[in-house]
Amino acid sequence: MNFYILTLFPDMVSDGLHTSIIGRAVQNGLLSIETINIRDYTLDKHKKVDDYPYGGGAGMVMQAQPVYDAWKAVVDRIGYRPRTVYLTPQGGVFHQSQAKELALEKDLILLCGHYEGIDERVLEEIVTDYISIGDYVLTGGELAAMVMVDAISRMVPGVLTNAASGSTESLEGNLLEYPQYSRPEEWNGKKVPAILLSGDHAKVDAWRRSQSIERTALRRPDLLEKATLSQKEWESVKDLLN
Ligand code: 6GU
Repeated sequence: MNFYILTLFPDMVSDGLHTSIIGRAVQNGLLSIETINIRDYTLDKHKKVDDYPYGGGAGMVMQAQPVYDAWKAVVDRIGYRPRTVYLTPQGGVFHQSQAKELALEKDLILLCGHYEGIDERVLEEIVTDYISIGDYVLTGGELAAMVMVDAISRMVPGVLTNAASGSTESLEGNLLEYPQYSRPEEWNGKKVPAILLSGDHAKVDAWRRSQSIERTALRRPDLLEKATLSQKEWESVKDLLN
């Protein structure tokens, strides 16, 4: 899968995403992550990319021309208009199901804004998806783009090795992960739950399932409402809700 990230801060995005698991997937050729510096496309002789908002108000607005030309350079190269995401707190909140869906695309353009936003006319022209990563405001779209690339990439077949995989099923089933333990058996006076040392896989699975349900009820009751539980499981967890 190919990501094209349109940004005024290409190094920030590129450095962060050529590291760790995503960096390895790039090395292996499973992904490409290209940053495009919007400033390279300005026709302004002082390399300006922003200007005052019409109608007044605080801050600056990114101008349409450099954004459009940066986007068009990608489109001309790949030969079609791919899905183009604008990272903005005005978008719908990004969800695991969207990460999975977007991982099916061959190419994806991510547009990072700065200042008070981008001229609406170019957004109307190029953006297919408006996406936020949560209800708080960042100084720019770069961190949000990095979050999206990471979450989408790990859904691309081959990006996760066995060691790193497995931890998406629970969220997809609207349950949180069960707690994990590793050596030693006792640390700081705390023992690993005995059932995990029993070697009884059926019991371990049942314990983990009940831990997932209990944890979701306590930490994310909003998620639990969307989960599929048996009658017996609902009975066991209802005291934890409300
Ligand atoms: Cl995508 N951009 C900005 N600037 N702030 C955000 C965001 C995006 N998502 C949450 N806050």
